[in-house]
Amino acid sequence: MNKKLSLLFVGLLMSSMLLIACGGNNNAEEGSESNSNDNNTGNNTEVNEDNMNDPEAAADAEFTIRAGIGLNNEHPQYKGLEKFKEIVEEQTDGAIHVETYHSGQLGDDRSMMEALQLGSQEVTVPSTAPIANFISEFSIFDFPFLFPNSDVADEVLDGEVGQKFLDMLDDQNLKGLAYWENGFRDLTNSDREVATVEDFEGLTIRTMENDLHLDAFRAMGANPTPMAFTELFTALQQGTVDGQENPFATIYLEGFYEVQDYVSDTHHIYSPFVFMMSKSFYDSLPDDYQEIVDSAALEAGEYQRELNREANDQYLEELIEEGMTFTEVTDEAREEMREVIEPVIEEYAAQLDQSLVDEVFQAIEDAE
Ligand code: KDG
Repeated sequence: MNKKLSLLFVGLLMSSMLLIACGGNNNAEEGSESNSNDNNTGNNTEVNEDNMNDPEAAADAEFTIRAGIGLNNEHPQYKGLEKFKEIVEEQTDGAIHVETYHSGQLGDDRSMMEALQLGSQEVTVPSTAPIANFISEFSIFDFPFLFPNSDVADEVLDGEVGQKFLDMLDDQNLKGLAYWENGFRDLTNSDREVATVEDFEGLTIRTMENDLHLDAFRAMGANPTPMAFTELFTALQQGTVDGQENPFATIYLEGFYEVQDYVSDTHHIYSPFVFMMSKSFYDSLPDDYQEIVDSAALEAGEYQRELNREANDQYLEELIEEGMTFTEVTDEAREEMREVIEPVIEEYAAQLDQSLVDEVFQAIEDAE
């Protein structure tokens, strides 16, 4: 090939790469359908146009918040984002415009947190598990069987201890504004009924990207694989893993019953969500707008927790109706699981500041 021809070829290649890159970005900004859950049930991937990018409202606004989550637009987590949008836009008379994205349209928990740090996204609401990759202290909240019930979780998280953890996010250029709720995690798989520790033997289970989760499942004899939520449905469908663990709401609303046969109420971990904002963006807001987003994150969180809780039992019923076999896990079996995992908890606790660990345990005891 002569020099001119090869230059032309390189030029064409570069412009088509640029076009592909721009196309992808525009799709996200216009709130196009998620590509992460395309194999999922049809009703779960619909985009609620009302809440997506409205170019006129965005043009009139002083500030735009792009808020993204991993779960789909049927989930209470997304309803919470819609509530946040409603409050903020109303109270600022549209000076802050909120765009809401679901189903990993803007990325998974980790990449969205990184985008917040870089200032290329403003809000995300990850589980605490991936936050531990940024701030190891957050692994405390993922100690299996830590919170006995959601009332205790609320009291601890919404109190002084919870605030202490939110403040730790500052150093990561993240602003923690509130705790929302993912919920008690339960196990599904396509291989067998799971009622006791022994039943975990050899099961390949997708976990969140968190070392403590991996070690806890290893301790129970399972074969855990960390994976972003955006890849999970396909992994279950293709049999890359036998199972996964998530609250009933997620199992039902993400259509996992289509590719999983067994569900057990292991309730092994209570997962909080953390509503967070890019700190540099938060700092750029005038004081009165900061107050509005602070209280909107809390108010939307209360609403989100309520929705999450009121439908939880209903979701289990729906899973059974969809044909899943439900296995009830007894308190004794849960206690046995806790005992098997205890050395893992001790190992992780030993790596953290002892007084902080004590403080969390004390706050739980006080709230009980
Ligand atoms: O929007 C939150 C999700 O991205 C994720 O945190 C959900 O629990 C979850 C999981 O298993 O990844």
